[in-house]
Amino acid sequence: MYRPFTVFIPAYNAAKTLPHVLERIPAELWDDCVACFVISKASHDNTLEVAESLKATYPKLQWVGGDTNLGYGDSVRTGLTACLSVPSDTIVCLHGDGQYPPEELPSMLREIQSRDLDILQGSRHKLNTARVGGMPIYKIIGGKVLTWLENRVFGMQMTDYHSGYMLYSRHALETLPIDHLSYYFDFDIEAIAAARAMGLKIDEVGIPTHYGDEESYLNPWLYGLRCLRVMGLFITGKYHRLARQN
Ligand SMILES: Nc1nc2c(ncn2[C@@H]2O[C@H](COP(=O)(O)OP(=O)(O)OP(=O)(O)O)[C@@H](O)[C@H]2O)c(=O)[nH]1
Ligand SMILES: [Mg+2]
Repeated sequence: MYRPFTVFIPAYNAAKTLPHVLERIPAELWDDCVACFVISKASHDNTLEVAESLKATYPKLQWVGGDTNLGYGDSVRTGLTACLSVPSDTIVCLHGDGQYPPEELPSMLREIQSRDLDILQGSRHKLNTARVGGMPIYKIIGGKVLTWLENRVFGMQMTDYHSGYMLYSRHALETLPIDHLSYYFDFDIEAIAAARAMGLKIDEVGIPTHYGDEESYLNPWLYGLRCLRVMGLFITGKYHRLARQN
């Protein structure tokens, strides 16, 4: 039904939310899922023990740990590399804190695969679902201001560059200079900037979101500044240069 796909789940201190995230992946998807990697480096809770115990229910589950936590971007890079080590056409980043809906995966997989997109991002603003989902107002406003600027810089018409619900084609990941991208939360926006510089096909779909009582590890001021930096680097040609080198 779907071309083979792989999922990775950045899961820092996500022992409480991880089981429910996995439960919510529609059962019919597991046949075409080649592997699902939980990435949890130096978590302070028992995320890895929970992941290990979940293997009995989800045989395709594997986990990757580590002694040092270099940040969200590092765990994404680790997840993408793990996913590339097995044969699959599409790679999914699904957060372990339950903010993004696994229930949307079937339609997102259909969208990226049927349209041969390189990156598909789940947008929390396209259908105005962010507020209903409990996203704090300051994040909505900050995200929209940055998105307005990013649309001008990247020459695209997206509504939410700051969602971590990202699907990649294998082709995109084999082309993108992943090893040169950020260890911080701006990894995702750098991946989009680099994909844009390479002329890859990028689009979005509207998704619901859910902000519960999970802890956020993202510093909004630092994140905003880093997004501005990525725009500056795009304008001054960093990602076009990386594209030529790759
Ligand atoms: N492995 C790993 N996962 C991380 C790290 N930082 C965050 N995560 C995970 O990545 C996901 C996103 O982190 P959040 O802190 O919620 O950041 P966000 O969702 O981009 O931002 P918010 O809107 O503030 O929630 C969560 O599932 C975290 O468990 C990290 O350093 N290592
Ligand atoms: Mg989050």
